[in-house]
Amino acid sequence: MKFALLIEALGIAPNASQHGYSIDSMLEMLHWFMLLLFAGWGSFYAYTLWRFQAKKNPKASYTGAASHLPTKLEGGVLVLEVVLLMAFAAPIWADRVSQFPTGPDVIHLRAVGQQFLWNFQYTGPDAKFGDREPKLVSASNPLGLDRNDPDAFDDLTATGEMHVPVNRPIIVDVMSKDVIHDFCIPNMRVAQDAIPGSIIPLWFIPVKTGSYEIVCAQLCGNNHSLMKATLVVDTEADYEKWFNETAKLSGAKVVGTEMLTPAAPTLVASH
Ligand SMILES: [Cu+2]
Repeated sequence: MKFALLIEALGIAPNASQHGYSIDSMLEMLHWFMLLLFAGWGSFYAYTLWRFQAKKNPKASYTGAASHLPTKLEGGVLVLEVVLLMAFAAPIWADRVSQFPTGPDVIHLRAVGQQFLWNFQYTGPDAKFGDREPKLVSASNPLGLDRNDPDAFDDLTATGEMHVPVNRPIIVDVMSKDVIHDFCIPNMRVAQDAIPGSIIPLWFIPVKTGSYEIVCAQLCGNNHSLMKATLVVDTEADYEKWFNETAKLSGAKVVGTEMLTPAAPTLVASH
């Protein structure tokens, strides 16, 4: 369903995720509702300016308005807002936080914020994240990945660029190395604070290939505005290519050009 006339005219980044359409519909509805309220209250305000001007009313009225219409209108607005919250917002939110996808199709990765960039860590075919040691952090190993950990030998790490295949469920564990950041992909309609010491997952299903901006949406220091990364939504084949090339560059132990996913494990053991 596509219902985003007003919000697109106002410049929202085009949606590219499966769940984003329901969020857009709600945003669109809210905007029309607010436009209606604005027009209603605005014309009421203009009317009172004209109706109660000093020239026509030299003496103040001590009885005031006798109509109950404003109370009824306020009641109507309240009911509409409860409906918006309970019938639209709450179910969408419940779906986001309690219906995490499972199964072999899921791509699971970590996004680790630091001043002022994003690092990414993907599990290899073992579907396990390798240990990270603060003392191993260096320019070439910004996540401090311990390659001697049995779970780490096939892990992929990347900085500034995150790739995912189109139409697959993506779970991102959002983390931080230093201060509070916020991992936000406007086109995917997801955002999550990155809290030091916490691992907080979010998920989405990208439905359009292309490059999208990942931003930090929480003021985190001097260069907060430069804290960007790129999300590339690839076709399955392009994703495999990227994964294999980047896995090798980042020091993962792999064989051949096989895809490093739980579905197609082709690895050498750690040595
Ligand atoms: Cu930040």
